[in-house]
Amino acid sequence: MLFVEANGAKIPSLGLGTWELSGRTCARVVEQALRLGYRHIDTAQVYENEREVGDALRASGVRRDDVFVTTKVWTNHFAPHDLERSVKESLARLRLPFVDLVLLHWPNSHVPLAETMGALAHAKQMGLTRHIGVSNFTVALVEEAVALSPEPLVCDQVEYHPYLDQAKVRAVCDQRGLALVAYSPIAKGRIKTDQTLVEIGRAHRKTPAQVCLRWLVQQNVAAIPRTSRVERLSENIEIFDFELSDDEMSRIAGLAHPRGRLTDFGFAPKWD
Ligand code: 1BO
Repeated sequence: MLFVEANGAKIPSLGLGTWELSGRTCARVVEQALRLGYRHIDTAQVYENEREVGDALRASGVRRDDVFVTTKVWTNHFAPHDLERSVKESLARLRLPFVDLVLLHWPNSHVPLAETMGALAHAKQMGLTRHIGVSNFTVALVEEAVALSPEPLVCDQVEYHPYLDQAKVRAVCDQRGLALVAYSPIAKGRIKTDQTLVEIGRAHRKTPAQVCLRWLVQQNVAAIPRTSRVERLSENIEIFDFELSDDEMSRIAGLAHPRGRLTDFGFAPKWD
């Protein structure tokens, strides 16, 4: 397993995303992932599966210190006291004394960012989390968050895959020492029949999804693919035994197009 190092955090390059996984399926997939060697699990208050993630963590028998656990605070809890209470409630559902990373799930322009960043930093200072960061933040918002945060930020988690150019947000993360964590890294399965990825995969005896995930980790990006299928868990983690050439990396980057974004909401920021 490779790691992305960022402002003191060591984030496993490949993790399991749990968005839209719930109940027994979530617990089963998380436990299987940990047994297969995953050491990075990503959840969120709004996914309503923190309880199952915590249960699976204990059932797996993997040492807590060996797993990097991320959760996120939803936007309606960004006022300082709400944020602290929300993180504590997440920990109670996970049944953990602290997590490795707490993120602001999406920007919320209705609460002053200075207040939210202060509260997030305070959660770290209280020992509720080892690290803090943001998600779905644009270049300008990353700059603002970094400037306002009393504690270093370790990541911006954003949608990123070959169909979505994220060069600008990657650049600001690099400059500010933040890791980029990619959600929907295989474009919700849309890459599976992509002829460029099929062709590159053939040369390495890998699937398009493996090529796609390798392309991300080779950029020093952490990827958190979600799946509910055990065979996909194995497929997604077998990406550390081959390397893409510079030419292959560029060909994959060339797949980006202006309508590549898959996750958007009315409350989303104005994207870069
Ligand atoms: C609404 C959730 C988006 C990805 O975390």
